[in-house]
Amino acid sequence: MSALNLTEKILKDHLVEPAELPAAGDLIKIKIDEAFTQDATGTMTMLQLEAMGIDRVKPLSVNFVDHSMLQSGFRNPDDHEYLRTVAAKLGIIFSPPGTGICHFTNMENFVKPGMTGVGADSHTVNAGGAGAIFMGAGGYDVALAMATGMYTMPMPKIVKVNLTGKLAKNCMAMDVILKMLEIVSVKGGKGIIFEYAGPGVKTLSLTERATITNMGAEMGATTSIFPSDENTKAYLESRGRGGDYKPLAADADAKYERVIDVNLSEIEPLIAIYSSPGNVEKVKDHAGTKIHQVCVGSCTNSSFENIATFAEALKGKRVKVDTMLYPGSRSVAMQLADAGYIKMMYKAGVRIMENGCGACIGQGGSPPSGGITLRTFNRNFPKRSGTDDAQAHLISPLVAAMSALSGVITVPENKEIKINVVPPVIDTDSFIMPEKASKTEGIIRGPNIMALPDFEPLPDVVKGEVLLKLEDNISTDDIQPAGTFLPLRSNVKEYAMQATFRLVDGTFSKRAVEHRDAGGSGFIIGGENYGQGSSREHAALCPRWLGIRAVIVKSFARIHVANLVNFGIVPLTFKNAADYDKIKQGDKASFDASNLSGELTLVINGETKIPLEAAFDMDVISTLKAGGALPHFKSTYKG
Ligand code: MIC
Ligand code: SF4
Repeated sequence: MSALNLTEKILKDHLVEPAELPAAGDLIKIKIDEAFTQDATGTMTMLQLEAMGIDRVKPLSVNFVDHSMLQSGFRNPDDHEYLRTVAAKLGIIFSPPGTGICHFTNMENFVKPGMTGVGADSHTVNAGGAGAIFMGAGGYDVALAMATGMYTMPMPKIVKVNLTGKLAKNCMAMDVILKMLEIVSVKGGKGIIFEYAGPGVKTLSLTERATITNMGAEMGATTSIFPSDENTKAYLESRGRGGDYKPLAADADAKYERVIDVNLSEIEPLIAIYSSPGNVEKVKDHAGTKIHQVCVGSCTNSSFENIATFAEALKGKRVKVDTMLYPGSRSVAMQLADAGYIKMMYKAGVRIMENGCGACIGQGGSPPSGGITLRTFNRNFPKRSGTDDAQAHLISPLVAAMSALSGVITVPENKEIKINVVPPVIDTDSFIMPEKASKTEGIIRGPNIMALPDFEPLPDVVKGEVLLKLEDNISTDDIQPAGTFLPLRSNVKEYAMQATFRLVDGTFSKRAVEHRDAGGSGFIIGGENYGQGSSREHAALCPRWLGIRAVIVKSFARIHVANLVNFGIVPLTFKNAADYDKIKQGDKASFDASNLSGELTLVINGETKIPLEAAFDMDVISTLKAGGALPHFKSTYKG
C-alpha cells in the first residue's frame, strides 16, 4: 500500500463512501465520532434535530453554553434551559454556562487522537492540535451528523507545513499562526487541510498546537492537524486520560499537494492589524502606538500556559489600561488559582471575567469610542468589538501583557518567562451527562424559543431585485452580527429584522421584507471570499427569511456556501469576475432555476445576460429545489 499522510489515514479509517479516497474536490461521506454545538448556534441546531424526528443522537454529542451568558433578561436563560432539557431527551451531554469555551472544554475532556468531529462553530478545528480531524459546520449539518453519525464533505487537498527551528523567547504559538496567515491569506486555505510536521513540532505543547489549528479557521481552511506524539500523551495523562492516547503520524514518504516551510526560529512577534486577521505586520513596526484596552482569552489563547505567561509578565507591576481576562474553562481558572496566578493578576489590576467567549463575541468588554484594543483573539472584523469606530488588533498573550503595562504597543524582551506549572484541575463534574439528567422534566421552551420558519420550494424562475451589492471579504459578522444581538438567535424574525446587514446598510431588512411581501425574490451580489468567518447559519437563515433566493459572488467561503444551500438560497459565482461591474444595486434580476445542472444565466434589467457557475455540488440540487435541507430531509430520510 502506498504511503499515506496523517489526514488520509484518519479519513480512510472513517470512510463510508466511496470505497477509496477520491481526488480532491470529490465528495466523501465519513463516520463522525463527535458532534457538538454551542448556545449561539445550538438552539437552531436542536430545533432542526427535533424536526428530523430523532429519538437519540448517534455519535458522542455535546451542547456547550459559552457564547451568550450575560442573562440580562429572559432570552439567554430560556435558550440555556432549552439546550439543557433537549440534551437530556436526545442523549446529549450538557456543558452549563461557566464550564468553559466549547473548543477548550472539548479538548480537555473529549477529543482523542484519530477522531473525527463536527461542531456548529468555525473554530471546531481547534481539536486538530490533538491529532484529530474536526471541522466547523452549519447547525443543520451538525444536526444531521448527530442524527446519522455521518458527514459529507469534499475531499480536501492536503498541504504539509514543515516546521523547523524553535520559537524565540518573546514569541508564542499565536505568532506562528499569524505567520501562516501572512503566508496563506484569509482565503488561501479554502478546500485545504494543513498538516503540520517536521522537527519543529516537538517544540510545541498540545495547547500551543491547538492555538495554531484553532486560528487555521481564519485562513478559510477545512481544518488543520498535528501528529499525536509524546506531547499529546503528556497532555492527556495530565488530565487523567492517558488511556485515550495513541501515537499518529504521516508515513515517511507521504505525498502532499505542496509544502510550506516555516522556520520557527525566524518568527518575530506579530500583530494582525484591524480589520482583518490577514493584515499581519511586525509588532515592532507599531511599537509606541497608544492603546486603550487589552483583552486576553478566547478559544485561541486561553490555556493555562498562555494565561500563566501573561500573569508572570505582569508580576509585581500594574497595568496602565483596562485589561480583561477570560479564562478558557473552569478547569483553567482553578489551575490558575492553584498556581497563585489569579491573585497575581488581581494585584496587577486585571479584571477577571467569566470563563467563556465574552468580549471575543462582543458580549461586553467593548472598547471606548475611537479606541484601540489589543486582543489575543482570532477575529478583528469591523464592529465585532461592539464599538463601531474602535480598532482591534490581534496579538499574543505576551505582547498583550507588555502593552498593558506600558499603555502602548510593546515588543516583549527576548528573555525566558518561567511559569509555575501545577497539575490541572479536572472538572468533569460540571457536565450533565444524559444518563444522570432528569427524565421527567421534558423539553422546556420559554418564550424565546420560536418555531422554525417553513420555507417554500424554489420557483422555476427566480425573479426580483438586486437588494445589495457588496465588496470582497464580507464576513458573517457583516451579514448577521452577533454581540448584543446574540439573545435573538432563537427568534429568526426578530434577528432578521433587527440585525441582517445592519452594519453595512441599515435599510436592508425593511427593504427586503417589502420586496418579499410584494412577491419578489431578493438577490445579493458580492466579491471574493463572501461569507468568511463564523459558521453561523443565521447568516443564511435570516436572509432567506427576508426573501433572498440567490447570492451571486466572485467566490465563497466554505461553510457559508453549505449554509446557503441548507436554507434554499442558490449560491452562484460569476463565470467572468469582471461581470460583477455590470450590476448595480436596485437592478431588476431574473434567473432560470428550472435546470440547475445546465447553463446558468443571470438576466439584468431584462437585457444584460451574465453567465454564472454553480457554487453548489450537483447532488444538492434536490435540496435547493425543495427549498432547503430540512424539507428535503423530511421527504427523503428513511431512518
Ligand atoms: C465566532 O467566533 O464568530 C462564533 C460566534 O464563535 C461563531 C459561531 C456563531 O456565530 O455562533 C463561529 O466562529 O462559528
Ligand atoms: Fe467563542 Fe470567540 Fe472562540 Fe468564537 S472565536 S468560539 S466567540 S472564543
